[in-house]
Amino acid sequence: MSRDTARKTDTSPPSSGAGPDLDHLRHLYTQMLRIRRFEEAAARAYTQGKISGFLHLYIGQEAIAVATADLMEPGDRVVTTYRDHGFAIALGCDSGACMAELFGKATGLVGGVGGSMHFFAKDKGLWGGYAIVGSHVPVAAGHAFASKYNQDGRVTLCFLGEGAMHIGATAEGMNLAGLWRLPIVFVIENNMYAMGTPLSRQSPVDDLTSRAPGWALASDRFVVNDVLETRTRLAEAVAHARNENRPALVELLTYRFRGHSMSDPGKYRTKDEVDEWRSRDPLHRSEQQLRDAGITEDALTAIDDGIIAEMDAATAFADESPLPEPAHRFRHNLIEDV
Ligand SMILES: Cc1ncc(C[n+]2csc(CCOP(=O)(O)OP(=O)(O)O)c2C)c(N)n1
Repeated sequence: MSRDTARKTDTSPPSSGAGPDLDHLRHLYTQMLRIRRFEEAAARAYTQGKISGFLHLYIGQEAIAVATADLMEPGDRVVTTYRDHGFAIALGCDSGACMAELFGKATGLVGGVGGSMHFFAKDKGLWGGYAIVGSHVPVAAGHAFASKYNQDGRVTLCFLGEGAMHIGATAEGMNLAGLWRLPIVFVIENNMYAMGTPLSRQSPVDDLTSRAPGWALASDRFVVNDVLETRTRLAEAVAHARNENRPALVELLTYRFRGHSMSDPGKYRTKDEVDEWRSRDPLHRSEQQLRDAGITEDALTAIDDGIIAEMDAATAFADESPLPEPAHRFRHNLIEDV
């Protein structure tokens, strides 16, 4: 497998200044790169006709899923949109099972019947990717209600695109979260466009957290440049939700480097705009932080080579796996099967 996104090469000597913990940073970087390489492999498989339906890639937004998985405590829950592969990988789902799900194979994460938009792995804390915009926000509020009712100390993290902020179900879910002080953090991944529609044509206000006071939600808003900063600030919101039942709305300004889905030619944004965001790619920033902390070029290449081998194996596994038995599509329709 080739590298679609080249790593930046740098031959300058490492600085000796005290920086972030090297092992931690290496872990976060590795997870971000695993998502990137998974998505690149999925894009290739899609163009080869191995994946049916829609495929929404998470390239550019990886720092968010990785920061989230890193701060979660056992039992915490993620509920997200159809742009869900990154969360599955970050939360530790097997890349072969994820790829097989995209291929609609029996060995897939949900047996091949969910596909790209419906990843689910409750043992890892992934309580679903949802295809209907905004539909999952009240579902996530329900998870948080259960946590409060059962006093289990868990927090739900609900991810949504900025486009979901203009959906009725979103307002209902956020209102109930504020009313009942549920242990939940709503995270808007504002990647600036809902399909081809820019935020300026969706919303009368730029700052989507300006709606938070009306739902009694705490709020935070920042640009996702750095995975460590993202982790720190999301962790603060999660701590308030966990310890004080103080729900929050966090808006993350981010960017998807690829189209809305694989069928999007992306004509609604300029090359300069895409290049500008790519130049601030959080993945490259953490790569540079690793260099600054003393990691060698050989070590970086070894990380990438290992991930590429993993994704090659994931694709081969998906290729070789069988399709589900036809009767399988009726499983899980009745409560007795669950
Ligand atoms: C209720 C509903 N309306 C329309 C769609 C079609 N649709 C799929 S994705 C999308 C854009 C959503 O954009 P955003 O919430 O910003 O998330 P992003 O794709 O940028 O991650 C739309 C309109 C849908 N899935 N559900």
